[in-house]
Amino acid sequence: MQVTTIPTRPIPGQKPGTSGLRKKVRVFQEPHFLENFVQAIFDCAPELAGGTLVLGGDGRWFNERAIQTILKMAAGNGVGRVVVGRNGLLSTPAASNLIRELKAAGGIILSASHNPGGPEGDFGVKFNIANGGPAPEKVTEAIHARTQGITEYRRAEVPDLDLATLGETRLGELTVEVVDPVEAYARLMQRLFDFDAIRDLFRSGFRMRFDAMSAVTGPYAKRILEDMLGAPEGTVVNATPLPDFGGHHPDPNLVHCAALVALMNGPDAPDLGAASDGDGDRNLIHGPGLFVAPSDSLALLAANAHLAPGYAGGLKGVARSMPTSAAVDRVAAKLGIPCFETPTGWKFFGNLLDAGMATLCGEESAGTGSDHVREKDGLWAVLLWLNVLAKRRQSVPEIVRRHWAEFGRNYYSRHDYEALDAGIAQALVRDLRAKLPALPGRRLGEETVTLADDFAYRDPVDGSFSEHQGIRIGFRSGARVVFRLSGTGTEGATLRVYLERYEPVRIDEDTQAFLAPLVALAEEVAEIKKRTGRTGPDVIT
Ligand code: G16
Repeated sequence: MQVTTIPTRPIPGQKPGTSGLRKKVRVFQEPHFLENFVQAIFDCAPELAGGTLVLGGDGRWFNERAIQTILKMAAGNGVGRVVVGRNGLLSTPAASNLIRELKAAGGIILSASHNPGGPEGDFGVKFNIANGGPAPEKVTEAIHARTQGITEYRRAEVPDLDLATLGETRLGELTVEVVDPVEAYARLMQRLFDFDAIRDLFRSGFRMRFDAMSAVTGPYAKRILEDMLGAPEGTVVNATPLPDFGGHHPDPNLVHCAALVALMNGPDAPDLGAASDGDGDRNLIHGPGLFVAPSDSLALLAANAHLAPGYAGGLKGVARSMPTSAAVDRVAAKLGIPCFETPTGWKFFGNLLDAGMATLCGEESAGTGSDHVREKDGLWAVLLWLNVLAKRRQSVPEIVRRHWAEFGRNYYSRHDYEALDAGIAQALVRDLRAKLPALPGRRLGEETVTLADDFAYRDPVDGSFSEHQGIRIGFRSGARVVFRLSGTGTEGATLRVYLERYEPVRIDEDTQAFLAPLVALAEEVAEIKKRTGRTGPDVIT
């Protein structure tokens, strides 16, 4: 096998964001762009030489081409074994599971998550470490630094591999194994959940729709929900992964799941509506006439997880990202377990999960997961909901309302201003940061500011410190507004405004109306409309 060393030069803009490196497909297709970044991963992860690498992606445009390139580079960099999903497909949680089950040295996951695909869409590369989770900041920073000094990359001159056929192939010293992407993951789900109880639920006439959004979860949901759990054929819709997601935006929220949301609010709504995103780590849960906000879903799952065999022993702790609502904090307090508040990004949960300090984690951005893998997991969340529904035999709205009646309700919404001019967005955040010291004690509308800071986090396990993780303005009433720039977009900047207000008794208010005074405060303090020229947010969730 001939290995070629190809000279290259640093390419600017290879700094990983909240979750790996995300760029337009055409940027990844530019000469050396993908190769430089992948070589930087190999250079920063010497454990991959002679070790096992898990490789797969969500099937979006450029997925297979990138896999063929990475296989040649893995061979050129002395990787011992690559385990790749058939046709290059692996959902993000399934990849995390394989890394753990195979005791691999790491994994490369190709996805831009919920971002659109196709030739004009987005692509992404993420490196996961041996615990199955996204590389922590110190590793992503090292990879970025390496891309800035790179002079060459190595590639074996071997033909493309047949990714459609299961089995092993040798590429010189490297063994490549093409595996069924679903099998190991399905076995894991079987261990965690009461499949018999869920089967009985479906047998009793329970109806569900799962929208796989033409993305990677289709084959997983079909196999598990329809083949193993007996949900009627057709329960899973948009089940075939397409390179452009059928032209849709595979983001499981109220805007992009319009058809499912309309069904769930219509006269013939099934008992449960669910969806997941491009790479299968996010989820949407919708009952008849009631959307379950991700922060509420996290709290509800924490309160009910013991109904599933995998969590029957109770939870060691829970963790949520800072902008996620404090609904889960109330559950943790009742259970007498710790609740950790981390920066946005699943990578921040890894240490807590590894150290056995948290069992369940979640984020407002439609991600929930547990210590079964080191990624959030869309289908897992849906199965846990099904397990809870099978045991409680109450409807989704009933379970949610009983929860609010017991704990009170954290009214919550996120307003996104997308594709803003990056300079304007950065100036807005900079000026807001400058105002913070003067805010405590000040009255804004009906509220008095009690907290104004830029969230920083010291990891309780390894002591690493992360700053500038979002501006928090908290009020005496317990309400709060958080401002952050997204770290996953590929066009300009996206400003996220997170709004939260707790109400112990009145649990049936309209969320947007209830939060309207906070929206006005956010405008007053950050001047979003004035500075951006926008009349309102692009997406409200
Ligand atoms: C990623 C991260 C999540 C984060 C989300 C949104 O999810 O893994 O932890 O909450 O992005 O991040 P941001 O607000 O910076 O856009 P995914 O599903 O895109 O991989």
